[in-house]
Amino acid sequence: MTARRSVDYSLYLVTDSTSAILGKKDLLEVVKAAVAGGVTIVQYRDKTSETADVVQIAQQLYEVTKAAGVPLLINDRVDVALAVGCEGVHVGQDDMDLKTARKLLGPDAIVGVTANSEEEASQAARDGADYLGIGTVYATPTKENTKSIIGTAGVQQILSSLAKQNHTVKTVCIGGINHANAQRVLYQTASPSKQLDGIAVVSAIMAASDPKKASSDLRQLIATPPPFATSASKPQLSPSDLVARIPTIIKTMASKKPLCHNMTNLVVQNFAANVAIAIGSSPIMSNNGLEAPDLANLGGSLVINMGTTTPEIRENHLKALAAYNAVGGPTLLDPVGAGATQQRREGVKALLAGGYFDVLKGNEGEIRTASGAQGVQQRGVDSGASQLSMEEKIALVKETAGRLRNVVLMTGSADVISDGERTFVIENGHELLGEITGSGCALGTTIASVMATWREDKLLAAVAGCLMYEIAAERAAGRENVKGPGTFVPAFIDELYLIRKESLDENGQWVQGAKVRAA
Ligand code: 3NM
Repeated sequence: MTARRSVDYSLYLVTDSTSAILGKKDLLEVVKAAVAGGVTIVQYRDKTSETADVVQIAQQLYEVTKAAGVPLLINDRVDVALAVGCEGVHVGQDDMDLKTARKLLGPDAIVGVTANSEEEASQAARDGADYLGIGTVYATPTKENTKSIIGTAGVQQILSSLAKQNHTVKTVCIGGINHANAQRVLYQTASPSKQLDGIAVVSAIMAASDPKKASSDLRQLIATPPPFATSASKPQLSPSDLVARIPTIIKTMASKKPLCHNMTNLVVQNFAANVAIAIGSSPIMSNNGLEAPDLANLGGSLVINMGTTTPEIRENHLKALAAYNAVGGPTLLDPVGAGATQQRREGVKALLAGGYFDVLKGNEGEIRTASGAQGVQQRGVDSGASQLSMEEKIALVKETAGRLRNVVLMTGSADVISDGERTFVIENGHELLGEITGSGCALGTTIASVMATWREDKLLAAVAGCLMYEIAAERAAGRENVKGPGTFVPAFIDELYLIRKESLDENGQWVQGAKVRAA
């Protein structure tokens, strides 16, 4: 019997005997294959069979798991665990309570509990649960009557609250976890103080045609950080240190001429492509998700811009996002008009749940919507009157970046940018940027272009992109022949081009105009 305290929870298989999941396969054979493939713990979950059958199947499963040194738990049925003599049980909130289960099974048994909220998690930890099954992360056809979908943000919140109370209980998450999202879920749920000990899956293994391979592939994924992850500790930088590094970052981008793949709206395609060329990157404007895997392999970055949305575009966005995430290609989301319509509110939610974005960039209304605020009503793509003080903006940007483990940029007359640890306010730019179409969208293109060649510290890359863009706007607006928006656009493209040239010539004077402060 595996010692209760030394259990490896990293790949936790929950079985399912229904034909919808198992198909025509034999449960015992699937579990044998999964154990051979490397699952580290098994829970026998059977909501439909008669008790006599459940006991018999559990006995057979126990022979398989015991031989492999993998613990077997029974879902809900303390009586079955006792009959079989296996390692323990998993109880849901509506099943037998944890303390009674512990009393019946004794001190050596493993008892795990389902937790959907901070309160349920704390209570179970206080009552001595060995581990928590935290969920439901994503909606799943495997279990339709789940309480609430908490996403990676909900899991992270529960982990933080456990850490604050010094609970060392082990944790796995469950609900819709599969090969495509396992690494990201482990990455994005981690709080600075506590991270998951593993993932629990049903269909990703039980419904797989080759459960052994499905298990060993998942083990491999769990053991490696996602391709887009960067080293955890970033240097703290004063605003002047930060600004001093910018010209080199722009020079690197301009000399490498990275590909910048834009899935962007109809309005700005031409302007964004011209901006990309001016700053020294190589734009490709493709909204076809099917060609994203080929493009992702070319070493560039991806911009997903939600403007001029269409019914079929979300699938294309998700395909492209998966392709770039798979190779660690930098990604930026511009949730244009996120708070304007139901389609866009759903779109931003689906995109943030469906993949990893290195940078989330938007105006106040967009960032508030993306961060989960209810009732934000944007009039079209404009942010509308500001609802937040500068302190509130800083707090929201910092908190959202910490939660998503990425960089969040809220644009406005002062831009607020954070990676959750380091937060800056940038006060460059010019009001003429607000008088032309697509200036926000082309800023996304600029930042993504810089990120393509500066991957280790994406906050630095994003600040570099902002400063190049906004200082170019100031220089353009200051030209004598610029009389308004019409003359501003060509002057702006010229200034972007000139800043690129100056940076390539190692003339970083242009950055002296940066107005950056720490927040
Ligand atoms: N419990 P799949 S979700 C058994 O939220 C179970 O507590 C859940 O199945 C919870 O890995 C779930 O196929 C089913 O999405 C998970």
